[in-house]
Amino acid sequence: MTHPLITQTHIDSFQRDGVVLIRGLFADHVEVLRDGVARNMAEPGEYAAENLKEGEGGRFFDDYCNWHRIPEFEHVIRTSPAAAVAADLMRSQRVQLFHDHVLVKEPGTSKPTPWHQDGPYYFVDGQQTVSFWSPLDPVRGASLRCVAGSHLWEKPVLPTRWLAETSFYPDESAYMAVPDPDAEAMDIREWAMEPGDAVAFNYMTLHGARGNETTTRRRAFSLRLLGDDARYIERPGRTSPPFPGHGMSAGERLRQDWFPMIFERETRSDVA
Ligand SMILES: O=C(O)CCC(=O)C(=O)O
Repeated sequence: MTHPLITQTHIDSFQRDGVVLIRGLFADHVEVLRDGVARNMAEPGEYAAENLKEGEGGRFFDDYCNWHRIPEFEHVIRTSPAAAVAADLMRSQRVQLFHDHVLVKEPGTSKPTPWHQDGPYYFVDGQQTVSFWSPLDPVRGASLRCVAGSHLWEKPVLPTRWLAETSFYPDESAYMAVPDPDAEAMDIREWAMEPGDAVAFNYMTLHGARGNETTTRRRAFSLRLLGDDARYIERPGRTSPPFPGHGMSAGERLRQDWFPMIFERETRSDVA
């Protein structure tokens, strides 16, 4: 039985394309998430960043790893259908929390979010991964854009710093150059979305977003979850997020005191 919010078609699309739209995933939690974003912006964490250069219009704020100090985020993570839907999409028995991420583009922010895969920034190896990107305002042009099938590319895409535009790790030859999916006529998936809808995408799916040229805010909450096969992997430098002092070794499951298990499929005790 899949979660009532999705069908087998969603699961097949997610597995095949690395991206699928889930209507209404956080629909019952939009107000709480908006409150969480307001609290997060009023009390930014140590990783909060402003992503515009001097002279660029608008504001592009982001911050991550705040669920343990922003009760609104923890409440949604633990009570929304996201974890159960993630288990179905990833075909996983268990779902572990990696982190939360807030990305706000204020009106008149023309800067696009650069094309990137999240996986190369993370210290996570595994096929069973999912992020849910959910707008908290209606979005038409400024929604997430994902390249279908890119989660299966053989070489990862070079991770770069969004503002400085420099490479994240030393050995650039281990990666493919960041492509231009529009110029290369790739299969880009994007949707007009209502608050609480969510784009589910694999950590290796290439994605980006247009600027917000409208007169309304574009607040987004991204939730990063892990499945059964996710393991810690060493990277050639500081990852993003960095999680200093994590103490994990290559090949280990992520430590559950920092990355709690938030869903476990029920096993039937009456079956021998
Ligand atoms: O909201 C955006 O502009 C980009 C979101 C993103 O890159 C992500 O959620 O991984």
